[in-house]
Amino acid sequence: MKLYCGRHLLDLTSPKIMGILNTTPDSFSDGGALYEQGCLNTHAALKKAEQMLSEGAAIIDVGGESTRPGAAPVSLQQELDRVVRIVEIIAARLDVIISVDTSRPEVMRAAAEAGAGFINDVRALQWPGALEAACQLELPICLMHKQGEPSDMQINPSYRHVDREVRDFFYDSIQRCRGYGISAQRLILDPGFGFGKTDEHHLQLLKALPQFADIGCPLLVGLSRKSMIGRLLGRELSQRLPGSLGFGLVALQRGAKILRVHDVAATQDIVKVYELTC
Ligand code: 9MG
Repeated sequence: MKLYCGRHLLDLTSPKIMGILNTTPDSFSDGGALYEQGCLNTHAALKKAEQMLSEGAAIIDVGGESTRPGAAPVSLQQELDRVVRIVEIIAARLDVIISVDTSRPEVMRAAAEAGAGFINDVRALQWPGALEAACQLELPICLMHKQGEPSDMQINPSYRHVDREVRDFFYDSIQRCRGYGISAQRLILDPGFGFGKTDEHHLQLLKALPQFADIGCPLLVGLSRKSMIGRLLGRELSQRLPGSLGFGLVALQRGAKILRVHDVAATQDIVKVYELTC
């Protein structure tokens, strides 16, 4: 399974790591790490991308909107200012696939122009104009499931059958994309851990990963350092690496092809363990 990401080819015959590069001052885990006196430090962003590439990341996911529960919305201009310059700098210096984590068509277009080769949309192309932009850009797109918006999504998530509802959402999203001429071969699916789900829902979705993989599109999962790990294992943010790795390995064994993570070097070890034992 190989996907064209602009000038790069993403070979998903073996699992790949997507390293997280947050350009937001308020993301849940590493918010503000790239800021100096209130300004985004592009040199620090490039160093971080370089480090993740050297540790084994195949994709660097650049995001300018915090989607942690309760996060405040960001304006279009703020998002463009945070993301586009960083994408440009990484694309000019590093040989790596750059993903843009956005729901805005304007940001998708500007980031692709700057060198991004992959779209990661936590709103699955549901914002006005996003489907059209994704169709024109001809890049792979990750469609993530979520219930609600970051501002309210963890207040009272409710499903009759979370696994069936997420599976139906995947089929509907694939159909919507097809209607715009986006072939399923360009799509990656993500059940959206932490996006409008309780821990019981998370565990059910982890069990359902093989069913989702059977749909035929590669699966991406983001579990790294998430609060579900904190609650399920009773761990503070700084102690969530072992849990992240454990859940990551389970996800690989159940069909995930891309792990979206903060800790690339350690995740590379579980990918190797998976490959040695599968
Ligand atoms: C941006 N972002 C934060 N968490 C995420 C997750 O679990 N999946 C994807 N695709 N993006 C995410």
